[in-house]
Amino acid sequence: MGQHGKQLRHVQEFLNVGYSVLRGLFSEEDIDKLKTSRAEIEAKARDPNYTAPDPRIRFRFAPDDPTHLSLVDWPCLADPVLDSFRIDARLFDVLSPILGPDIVTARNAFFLKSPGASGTTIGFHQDAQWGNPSVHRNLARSYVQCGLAVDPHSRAAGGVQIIPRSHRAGFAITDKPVLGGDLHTSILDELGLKQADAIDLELAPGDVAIWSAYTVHGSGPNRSAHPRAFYVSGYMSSADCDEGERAFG
Ligand SMILES: O=C(O)CCC(=O)C(=O)O
Repeated sequence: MGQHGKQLRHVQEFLNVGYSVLRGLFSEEDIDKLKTSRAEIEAKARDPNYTAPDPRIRFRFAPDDPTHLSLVDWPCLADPVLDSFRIDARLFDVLSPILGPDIVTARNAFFLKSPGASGTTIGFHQDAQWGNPSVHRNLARSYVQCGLAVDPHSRAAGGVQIIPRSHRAGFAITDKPVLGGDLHTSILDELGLKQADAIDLELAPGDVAIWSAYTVHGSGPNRSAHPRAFYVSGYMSSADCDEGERAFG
């Protein structure tokens, strides 16, 4: 990371607190495009004749509510508009001071929570737990998780809760399923963290949050009256990642 990177607020927060929020990075027009893509992806997920063009694309329905599409893995491979947001220059400007100029996308997902849908809680976890140490290396400095709010994002809407500075607490793999269970706090006990310290990501559509591979986070059910979609990608320095999709040229 260059001298310039050290001076940027979001880089300092990412390194010191484990997360940062960038307000208004994307416009209302951008959000309209993302909402259209969300509707198209939902239609594909429900179309029995749809054949995904890549095996990484996976549609997951909430375990206790099979009518509710809760997660799409690698939607960028099914939708060119989502792919264009994955490699948008505004994200490059955020990420390159942390990751350098050669960046790949190691994860890509649409997390969807309809109002009142059950089985959409994401238990507290660290994203490092999805990594394969021989393929994804040096995650503390080579990985940035990035979430773009498509809808208003708050605790009431099942928004992400983050434990500040938890990226320094160590690494633990949760012993319970992360998707669709409850917020289970065993990982917090193991790392000596308290749920009471969690902050809520309060995001407007177009805001972006970034956090580290070791930042402990989770999210509850959507008790609001509106949907909550979060378009998420995990970016890595290409030198530390042996798979994924090339990003930003
Ligand atoms: O959207 C959510 O509620 C969870 C997102 C998340 O846990 C992640 O991207 O790692």
